[in-house]
Amino acid sequence: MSEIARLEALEILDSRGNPTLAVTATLSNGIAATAKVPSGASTGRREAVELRDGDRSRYGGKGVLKAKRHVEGAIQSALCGFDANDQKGLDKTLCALDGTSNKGRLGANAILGVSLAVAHAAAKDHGRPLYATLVDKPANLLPTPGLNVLNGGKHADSNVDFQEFMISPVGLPSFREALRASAEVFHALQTVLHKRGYGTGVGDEGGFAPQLKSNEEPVELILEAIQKAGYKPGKDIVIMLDPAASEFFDEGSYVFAKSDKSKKAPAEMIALWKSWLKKYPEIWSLEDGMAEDDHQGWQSITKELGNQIQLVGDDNFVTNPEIFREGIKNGIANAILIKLNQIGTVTETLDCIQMARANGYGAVVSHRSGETDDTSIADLAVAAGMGQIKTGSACRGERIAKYNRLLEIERELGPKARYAGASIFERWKRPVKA
Ligand code: 2PG
Ligand code: MG
Repeated sequence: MSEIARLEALEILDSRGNPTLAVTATLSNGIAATAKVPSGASTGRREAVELRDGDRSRYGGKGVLKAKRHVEGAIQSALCGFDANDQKGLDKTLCALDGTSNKGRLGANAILGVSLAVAHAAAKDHGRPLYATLVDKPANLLPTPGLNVLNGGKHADSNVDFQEFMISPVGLPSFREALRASAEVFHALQTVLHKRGYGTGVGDEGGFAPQLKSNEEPVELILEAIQKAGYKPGKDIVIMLDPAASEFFDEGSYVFAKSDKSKKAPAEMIALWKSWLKKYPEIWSLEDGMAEDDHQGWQSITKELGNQIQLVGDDNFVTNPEIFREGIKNGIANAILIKLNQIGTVTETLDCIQMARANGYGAVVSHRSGETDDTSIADLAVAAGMGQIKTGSACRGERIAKYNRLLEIERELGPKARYAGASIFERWKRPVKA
């Protein structure tokens, strides 16, 4: 049995230049591993608490020295000598030590850093990769990626209200080929934008962030880029959207403050999505198409469109098993977005994935818009075996690190590796354009 001997935390920077934590767990046999904690911008209201110092003289109040002290103080004292292989026991102890329902005392950043660093250390101790130790059964399914090639909303300084326009290479035979095709489309999109005189600077997740004429134009530009790169939209490569609707929901209406300043009632918002799905059969997945506080809207869209397309809940479920259970009971969405730091422990994250599987929901493992070079989510996506990941565009080192890790895993699995491709979307059978 390897025990936890030491926990250390370092205040580092994330991809937006904001402080976050790197936590290193050292075991009694000297084996050590580090995990780095991500941070979101378009956060759900009920996410676990990211503890910030609030001291305006450092990083505008965003420092994480309190969280660092919690790791090296209370958490280290409680976990010293704890069996590093008992992830469930460890995460339960962390939750109990915090004592709140939202990890607000010690901070979900402190807790996740420890939970994930110990998971890495235990894997290293066994001489096995993380994807193989996170679950009991063999993991060999490489996820179909969603690459956010055009950024808007809170992730970009542009006039597009919707946050993420992703390409998903469902029709390629392997992860390696899928990533190649995606990078080619990303480059073709750059040419398409150039030709039209649009800017090609990138947003938080590495997608282009031009000033465009409407919220719909990104879809048109991406379809053109897919074709330009030599692929068939709707067959080789499809589109996934995350408008992050909670961000533009105000007093019961959806307000397009960045584009045409129009205002839509929930029923009109659903009508807009319906018209998009009709016009663009290449759209296969819609995440947060309704706002987290618009329960009725969510129920209606699930009733009306849930048999046509994947509807992913992010801000409304916040990777919280209890909240997710409620959502399933209330007929909301048919898939969940999985973000480790929304809930704060490895065990609760795996619980959500298990709950999705048991209830016929899809599960998309996800990065945050503020990231580091940590690649844990690549392993988590393979361990989850649910066949989906979104971790940004084919650009920016902190995004590419995860895709590169998946390439390594694919090589390591050799002939055992399977690529999820279109299989996860089979039950929806989106129409194919002639
Ligand atoms: C999302 C995420 C990740 P953020 O809304 O799905 O793309 O963004 O990390 O800002 O919440
Ligand atoms: Mg989202």
